[in-house]
Amino acid sequence: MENRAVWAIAVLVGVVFLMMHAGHISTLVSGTKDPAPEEQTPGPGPLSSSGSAGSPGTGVGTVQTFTLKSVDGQYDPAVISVKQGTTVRIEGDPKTLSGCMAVVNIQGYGVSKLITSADNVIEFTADKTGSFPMNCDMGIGNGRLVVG
Ligand SMILES: [Cu+2]
Repeated sequence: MENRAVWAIAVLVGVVFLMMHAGHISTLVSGTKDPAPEEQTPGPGPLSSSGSAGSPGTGVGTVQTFTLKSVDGQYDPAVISVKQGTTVRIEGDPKTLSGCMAVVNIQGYGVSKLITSADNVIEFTADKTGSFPMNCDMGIGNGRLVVG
């Protein structure tokens, strides 16, 4: 009855996979969502008036903190938008960032971080301009870091 064993393993792997990526399933099933909410970026954020940064238009000397959650298998906020030079501090929410969503990757910035309740902070300087994908270890999550 080797076939049975093979099937049992296949089903087990499938179930584990679904559990790990449960947050993504609804997204995968419903297909591409209307990305309309992306329009509503929360503005340029509170610029520190005391920061006597060099030239205007940069975020040098500014620290911006974001709380990153997972909502329906997508990163929230979906877009983290900062000015070049800003120190970006991302505090991951370990309650919602579970499974593969707990690993936050920001391509182009070399960020690959496992969020745990003991260690949930990602901090770096946004020194490169552009739009950088932010996604989970499965390549989903559809987040984005925008540095301008
Ligand atoms: Cu994932």
